[in-house]
Order: sequence, then structure tokens, then C-alpha cells
Amino acid sequence: MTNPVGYETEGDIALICIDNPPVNAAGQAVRAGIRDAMARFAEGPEKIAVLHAAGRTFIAGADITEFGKPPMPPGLPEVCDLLEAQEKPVVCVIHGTALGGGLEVALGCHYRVMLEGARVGLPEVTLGILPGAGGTQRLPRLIGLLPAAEIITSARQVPAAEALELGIVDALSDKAPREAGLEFARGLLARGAGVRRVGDMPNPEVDEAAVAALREKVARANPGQIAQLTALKSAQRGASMSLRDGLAEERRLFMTLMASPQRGAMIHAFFGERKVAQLPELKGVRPRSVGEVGVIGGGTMGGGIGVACLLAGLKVVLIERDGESVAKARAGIAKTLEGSVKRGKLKAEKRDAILADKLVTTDDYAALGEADVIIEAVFESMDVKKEVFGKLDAVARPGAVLATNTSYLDINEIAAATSRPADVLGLHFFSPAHVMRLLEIVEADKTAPEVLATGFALAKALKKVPVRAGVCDGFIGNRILRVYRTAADHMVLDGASPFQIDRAITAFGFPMGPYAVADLAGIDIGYLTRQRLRPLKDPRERWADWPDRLYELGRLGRKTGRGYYIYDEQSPKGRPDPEIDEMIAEERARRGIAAREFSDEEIIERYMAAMINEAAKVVGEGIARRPLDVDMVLLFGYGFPRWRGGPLFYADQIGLEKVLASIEAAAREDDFFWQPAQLLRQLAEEGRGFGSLNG
Ligand code: 3H9
Repeated sequence: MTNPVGYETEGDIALICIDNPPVNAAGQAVRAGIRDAMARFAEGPEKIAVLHAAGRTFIAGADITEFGKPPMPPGLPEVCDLLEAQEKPVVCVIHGTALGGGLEVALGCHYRVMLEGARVGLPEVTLGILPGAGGTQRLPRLIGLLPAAEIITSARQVPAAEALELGIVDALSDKAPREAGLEFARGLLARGAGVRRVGDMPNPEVDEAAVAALREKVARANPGQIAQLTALKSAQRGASMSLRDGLAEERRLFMTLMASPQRGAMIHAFFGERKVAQLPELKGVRPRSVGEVGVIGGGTMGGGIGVACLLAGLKVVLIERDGESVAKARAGIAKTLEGSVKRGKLKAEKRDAILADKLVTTDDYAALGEADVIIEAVFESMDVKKEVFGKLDAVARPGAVLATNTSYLDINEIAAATSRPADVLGLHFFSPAHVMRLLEIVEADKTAPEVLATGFALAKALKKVPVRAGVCDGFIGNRILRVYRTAADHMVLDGASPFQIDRAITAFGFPMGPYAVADLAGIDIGYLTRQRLRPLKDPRERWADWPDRLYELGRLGRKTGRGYYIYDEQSPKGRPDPEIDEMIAEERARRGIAAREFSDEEIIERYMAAMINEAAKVVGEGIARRPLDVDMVLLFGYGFPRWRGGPLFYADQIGLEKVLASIEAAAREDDFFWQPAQLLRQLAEEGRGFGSLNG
């Protein structure tokens, strides 16, 4: 293997360049390369060394693909110590992002120059670990315990100007990395500056009360997670230790996190987020262009899709049915963009330019003639959708991709309403569409490969997490949601309360439980789904009637101030409504059900068993390509806690035999609902996990 670390000299200066595309991760070859370069520098005549990187970024961190494998020396902590121990100055030049181990390498160097526009950070906690190459020890010594702890526990990326102000770097430069390093090094040489080791700086002061306040804030912001608090502990302990002891303590804590399932889950999420977009069948397939997007319907969904496209720099032609609706849709989009301006995410001039040049709103379908992709987001009715697609067929240019945002309808049937079913696919956005990262890309029977690839290209432009799904009622996410929500309804019929279920589910790590979610989405959504499915209901299917009463009473959730919960000034986030308990008790009495106690553990066990079982069916039927695709759908669209990795990763953690046993136990009460997925049974019998199918 060629050495990814180059060494050249320019007069008294050694230029050491890391070149390990795509992100200069500090894998074994890079670490060994830096070690060898330092040995040469130490023995050579050069008076100063500049460490910089080629390509789009400085070191983006340790090589995450090495995690969980046997360690390969030299370790990154050793490399950082070695840099710091040099007797001649070492300057580091940061461009792009110096993250995690990248920033730790920089902190091992004696001076740091940062390019304008670059960012630094210690995002390890997002991977379930802590900065393990001196980050929790050197950064506090350099900038103070509290600012360092805030950066470490929040994982935020610090922009160049702030990094300079905090003292993380010594200078900013607008030059290329090599030139910036040379210029800074020449300045040091001219001043006769010597080494300046962060490790020799005095221990940071500890304000116990401030640290306690930060600890409380971090615990509240990251319920259930261990990495943030462990990282804080490492920094705090190190503040009253020698550097050597602090590093040893950091190492010890790092190793405990490395061994935790949370680390495995977070890394599964990191790679899963990227892998979903890599479908073997699309390798080499060229997507069509996505520069101009048509959107049919300017309601919540259509407006959100429009905003997502506009923020990505695409041109949008939005169609509504009449002048009044057109004006309303435009005002809605302008309001959302205004919100982005207020939050500092969008400059006012950019917003004005978008509205003037990029957005066309009209009731004339003919305006769609140039669109590359047209996304329909009208009312969920097959007849309405077919009518829209008939019109699109007449106006869209040949080769335009025609997409439906339906959340459950049969896309094959919609495609058949056109003369070009190969150009039709589903693009299922989640509300609010400009915020939620998940995009289900639904492949119908006749969807052409380049049309599917175009869906992925659009997702990339919109910075979404795209997951390919097959056609079925609800695709991946909503199909699984219906099943675990039904499991919750069954538990309520049998004795649990919706509020207890929501509490147990939030304690598990979801931001909200299923009933609070229903209130947010609107009770009418679930009601309409149930009405739609009622005629298909099997006589053996258990069906709770009381949720329909809410709809009949006009209790539509948050929007009407009352749903499962009561929302008022006293409790804007909702408080349990005793009337709900009465409704449930009535139904139990009518059906002769004797309520029994459910522990929170049992609630989680059943809820997760239902989710995992349906997820396994979705994979077994090919609706989702791989278990990881399901995991990413639940993570990015349904609030599944990232630190648990997704339902099928979680299933592997608890063991498939155990999951199967839970399902079989529940099946003794209701063998219609609880039918074990064939794939789950097969994997359990073979002693394999879902992870074995991720490729
Ligand atoms: C750490 O440093 C631990 C130390 O404290 C202690 C050690 C003892 N390793 O995201 P992209 C791959 S923990 C291996 O699409 P972007 C990525 O999978 C680390 N691979 O690009 C993808 O591969 P593929 C702390 C990595 O421009 C390709 O590079 N650091 C790593 O949108 C392109 O990535 C972090 O957590 C890695 N560290 O974003 C930073 N990073 O093409 C993690 C990326 O096969 N990285 N890859 O799918 C990032 O946040 C983003 O990648 C970055 C670029 C912002 C750098």
C-alpha cells in the first residue's frame, strides 16, 4: 500500500501531507505515516514541521471502519503524544473539517492555523464514544473546562472565527493549506518561536456549580444516552490530574463506551444513513436531471416539498386548483421561508431571490412543461390521484419523472393511469417535508432503473436520507407503524392506559409515544385509515372502537385542543384526560374484558415485538431491501432512538430467540395478530441476526 503521508521540504520547513481520500480518516496507514514522518523530522535538519492535508478536508476523525476490530498500532493517542513531544515546533493546518481524532491530532501539534470556512469539533458522542485521543484532556487545558465540555457534549462544529476567539487555533488564513502552513511557519521561524505544548499548560479551573448545571442540561437533552455524561466525566476528572493520568482515565472511560451497545447502534446509524443510498442495482445507472421540480398541491405536504426543493436551490413550479389556492400556497411557502430567515438559516436577500426567481405558483398545468420531476401531493384518494396523473401525462415533457407522495395507495394503479408507467415512482416525504430527513422512494412494478436513480439523485440534492421501498399498503414506515400502534391499542383494551404506554415509550427513548404522536398528526388521520381498512377487516382481528369516538366527538388532537390529551394554557404539551380512561373502561365493560396490570417492561416488550415482527415481514417480502433500510426509516421518520440503532439492530441486541418467544407468548392470547414472520423464525433457528443480511 502506498504511504498516505507525504514528506517534502522547503528550506528549513518540513511539509507533511496526509492524503487519504475521501475524508483523510486517521486509519492505521495514516497513523503509521505520521509516526514515520515525525521520526524523520526529529532526525533531520528541518527546523519546523507543517502538518496539512490534501483533498476536501483535514482529518475527519479516527477511521470508524476500524472500530470493533483488533487494534493496529500505533494508536491515535500515541500519535498525538508523539506530535506533542517533538522538540521542534509542529504546526497544523486545518481546512474543511477537523473532527474527532482530526482535532485531537491538531491539539497534539504546537500551533494551529485554520482556513476561513473550516470547522472543528469533537463529534464522538454522536457515535456513542468520547474523544479518546486526548480531546477531553487537551481541549480543556487550551480553552477552559466549560467551553471545552460544551463543545464535547454538544458535538457541535465550531466555525473558524469562533475557534480563533476561543483560542482553539492561533490564526486564520485565506490561503490554500500548504501556503497557509508555510506562511505561518516562516513567521514562527522569524520570531524564533519554540514548541508550545498544550499538555504543558496548567490544569483548567473547575467551577463545580457550573459543571453540575451543564451535567444536568446534558442529561436532560440526551435521555438514556451514556456517551455525553461519560465524556463530561472524563474532562472533569482530567482537570485535577496530571496530563498522563488524565489521558489514562480518558482511555479507560473510552474503552467502556467502545464496549457499549450504544456505540454499536450509533455506528450502525452512521453507516446506515449512507448505505441506504447505495443500491447495487443502481450502480452505474445515470439519473435524469432534477433541476426543475413541479409540485401539485400547495397544502402542508406540497408546500413543504416546495420549500425543501427551493432551499436546495432547485426551481419549483407549484400548481394549485384556483387563484385563491395559488395565493394561499405562495403565502404559506413565503411564511416558512421567513421562519428560516428568523432562525438565521437563510439570508433575507436569498429568500427574496428564491421567491422572485425560483418559485412559480399557478393553476395552469401547462407551466409544468419544462419540469424534470413532478411530485403530486394532493388529497389521498385514488380517483383524485388518477385524474392528476392523467393530466400530467398530457403536459409533462417526455422523460420527466412523475412522482406521487401518497403514503399508502397502490402506485402501480396510479402509474397505469398514464401512458408512461416506467416514469412513475413514489416519493413519500414526511411532514414537515423541509425538515424531516426521511424520504421513502417507492419502486413500482414498471419503474425504470434510471427513474429510481433520479429519485435518489433528488434526495441527495435535498440532503434527505432516501430509502427504497416496494409497493404495499403503507410502504415501509406506515405499514410497520400501523402494527405497533395496533399492539398498543390491544394493550389498552387489556388494561394499560394510553398515557402509561406513552410514558413507557418515551422512557425507552422515543421523543413521543404513539398517542401523543396521533394528537400531533391529527386524530382524523388514524380515523380515516381505520375507515379505509374497516371493509378489509378479518373477523378474527381485534379492533378498538374507542379511538373512533374521539373523531366523532371532534377531538382531533392538538389542533382542536383535545385528543387523547388536553392541550390548554395550563398544559400546552398536553395532560392526560380522565374522560379517555372512562371511554376505555366502557368499551372493556361492553366487551367483557377484565383489565389487567401491564408493567412498563411488558409494554416495551410487546410494542417492540410487534415492530420487529412487521419489520421482518417487510424485509422478508422485499418491501425493504435490507434490515438496515428499515432501521433508517424508523430512525429518520418515526423517532426511534438513534442510540438504539433501529428495531432490527435492537432485535439483534436482545436476541431473536427472545423476540420470537415474546411473539409466541402473545400469540397464545391472539394468534391472528401475532403471527411470527418467517424470516424472524428462520434467522432465530439458524442462530443468525438481521445484521447478517445487511451485506
Ligand atoms: C474519533 O475520531 C475517535 C477518536 O476520538 C479516538 C480514537 C482513539 N471513518 O459523510 P460523507 C466515509 S471518531 C471512516 O458522505 P460529507 C463515509 O462513510 C470519528 N469513514 O461526506 C463515506 O463513505 P462512502 C469522529 C468515514 O462530505 C465517505 O467517507 N469523526 C469517516 O457529506 C464520505 O463521507 C466523525 O464523527 C470516518 N471517520 O461529510 C466525523 N468519515 O462514500 C464523521 C466519513 O463509502 N464524518 N467517512 O459512503 C463526517 O461527519 C462526515 O463524513 C464529514 C464529510 C463531515 C467529514
